[in-house]
Amino acid sequence: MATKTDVKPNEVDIRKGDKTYQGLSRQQLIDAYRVMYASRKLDDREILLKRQQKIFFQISGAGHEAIGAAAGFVLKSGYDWFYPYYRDRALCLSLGVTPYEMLLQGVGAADDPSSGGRQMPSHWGHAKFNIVTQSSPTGTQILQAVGCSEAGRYFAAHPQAASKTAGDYREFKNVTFQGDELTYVSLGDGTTSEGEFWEALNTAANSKLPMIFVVQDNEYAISVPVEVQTAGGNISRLVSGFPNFHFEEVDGTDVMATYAAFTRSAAYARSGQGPAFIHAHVVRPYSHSLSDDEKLYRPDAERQEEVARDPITRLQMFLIREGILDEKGVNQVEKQVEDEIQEASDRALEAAFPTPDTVEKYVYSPKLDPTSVTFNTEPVQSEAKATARTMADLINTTLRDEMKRDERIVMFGEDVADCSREQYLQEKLIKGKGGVFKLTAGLQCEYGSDRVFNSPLAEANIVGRAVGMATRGLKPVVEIQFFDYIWPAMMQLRDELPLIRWRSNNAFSSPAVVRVAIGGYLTGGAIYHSQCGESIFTHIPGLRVVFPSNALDAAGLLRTAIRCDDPVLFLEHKRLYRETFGRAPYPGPDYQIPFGKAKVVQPGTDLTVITYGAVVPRALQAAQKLQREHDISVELIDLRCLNPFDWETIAASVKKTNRAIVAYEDTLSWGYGAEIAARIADQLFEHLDAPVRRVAAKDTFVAYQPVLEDAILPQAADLFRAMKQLAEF
Ligand SMILES: Cc1ncc(C[n+]2csc(CCOP(=O)(O)OP(=O)(O)O)c2C)c(N)n1
Ligand SMILES: [Mg+2]
Repeated sequence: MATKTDVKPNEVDIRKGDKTYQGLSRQQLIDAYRVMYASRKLDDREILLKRQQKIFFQISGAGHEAIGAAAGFVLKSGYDWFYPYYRDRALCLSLGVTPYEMLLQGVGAADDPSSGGRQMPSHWGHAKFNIVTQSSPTGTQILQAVGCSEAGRYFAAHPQAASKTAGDYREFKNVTFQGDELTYVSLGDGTTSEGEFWEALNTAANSKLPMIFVVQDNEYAISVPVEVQTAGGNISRLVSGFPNFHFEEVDGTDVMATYAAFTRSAAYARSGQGPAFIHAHVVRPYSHSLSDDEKLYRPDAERQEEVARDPITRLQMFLIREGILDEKGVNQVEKQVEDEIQEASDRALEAAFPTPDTVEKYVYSPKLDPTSVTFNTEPVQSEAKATARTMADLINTTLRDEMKRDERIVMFGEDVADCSREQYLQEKLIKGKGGVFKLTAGLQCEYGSDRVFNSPLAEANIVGRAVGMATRGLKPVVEIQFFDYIWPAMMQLRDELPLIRWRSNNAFSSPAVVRVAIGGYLTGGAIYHSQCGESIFTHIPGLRVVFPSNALDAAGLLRTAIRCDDPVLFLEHKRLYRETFGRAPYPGPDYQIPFGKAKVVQPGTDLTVITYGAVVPRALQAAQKLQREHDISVELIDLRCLNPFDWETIAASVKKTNRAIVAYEDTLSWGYGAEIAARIADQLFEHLDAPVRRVAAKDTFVAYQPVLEDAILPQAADLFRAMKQLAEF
């Protein structure tokens, strides 16, 4: 929408001269009124359309409009970065999103620039204006905004990293950055109760990030009042101890006061002193959404009290009182807005819908297919003497070589740095750690502390920031120390990382790599250092899941994970890190393995065993014994990659052997093997001479006492027994 109006202020009283109002000119106040009024009228139009069943959801920005109008004068569209929340309609109008575009999302049109009909209205996103795709989970945007801000700072320090490079994900990722850009992120008062909010403030403060946090406090989260959410009822008081912040607490229904707060905040944050926090008190004149009826929990008197603080009427009265506009002028502005919305609404209702054949588009990168031959390279012996090295060693070397090749790679997680207190390294007082399993050892020393660093002990912090960084074009390769502790990051892993591309209709993408130490067989690993659970993640569309069983595969697949254009969960089995099984010489700095290609570990004719990870060496041992003792020939398939997986190799093998076992380390029921077994039963039924069997862990947790651990996890003896039985079936 035109953010400026051609309606001019009344003749200035000569005595008032060029008077401004906390920095806003008379013309700007009229422009603010236009944006705020348009925002409210768009909400009203959507409410009407919803009642007519022409759109399917509505959530308003009513009462919050002055914040967006004020921010729009201070922040720079297409220059600064924006992680707004659903009440930021006025902000998005200020940044340049048109009423027509907003209504396209309402009707679910193909041309909706934020999601192509995939997301509810008011889920903002517009690549042209740096408004990053938003979702519904409250609070997930905050850590992503931190990562976005960090990426801006990183590119300013490493400008050459931003250049386009052919041959990997960088070819498809335009990077832009400004030396003094800001990242705006907003949320409601209720959302300050989310842990991710506090994790974000912590990192922003500690790293002095150029960000503006805006809490839009309407004193309600649906029906829950602020005093229930926030100890003491005022978030400003609680956050005031964070260092390096500039704080503002302001009447967010007063556009001039809010503008002044934004001006001071932006000046502070742009100067590099640290982040700003604006706590804006607003009102919520409509119910939470059209699905809510606030009369059920707010008495009339309370709602009436708010009317006097409505930002639109306040500004309208102010304009008239100050003689900036007379009633005629106000009517003129309003009429222009109403005409524009009418016209936009008429057009949006005519807009074409997306077609059903597009539903799977953009689950993954449309440009770079990690299953393709591009990622198929042969190992080269780059070392003079071909020494067999461990999986841990080859992962470390692969990370090192990739960091050398691609300056966009950054690594962080718990304990991944060699040493956060750099002077100890400089003074050579210590050797450095580099991960609890030493997988990132030496990388900070080699590539610097802005490329390899420790995170706080907060898994959502790690993944949320990675999502924001990858959205900007960095390649975060982050580490989750133990799979058992991945759960605080689950919201980011389930609802954000794999969805950025699909929900934005390919306007944004976030191809980060999350490395995770997984699995048991540790003798004493117990409940909380032994978990698997890969099927929880293979169940998520948009996320590639890789699970190598040996050093060579780990090197080749990790390189593909880093160079590809999709988010990847890279599962590294702790027991295999330093196992004698599967050691290999380093296959060279360009060795890659395409995703979704299984490896036939041992060919056979009587029975197919499909497995991966630490079960591979156990199954191999059982198969060899079976061959020796009973002359039964097992074809052993190592899937290596779980999403996508290699159905062709499975099918070809089962057609040959007519018998199949799926073996996996995770608990039996609902596990990864269930899907494979179901597919075999479904699609290869006529080739089967026996039922499809599964061998897996007992449906319990992994115990500490080794006798129990052995009984719980599938052992070579269990595999041997199951194979023999099935071969004899
Ligand atoms: C993680 C999560 N939990 C619950 C919800 C359902 N929900 C949507 S909005 C909302 C209230 C948010 O309140 P607040 O942060 O104060 O923002 P407001 O709507 O008042 O502006 C809730 C509970 C959600 N979207 N995400
Ligand atoms: Mg609220």
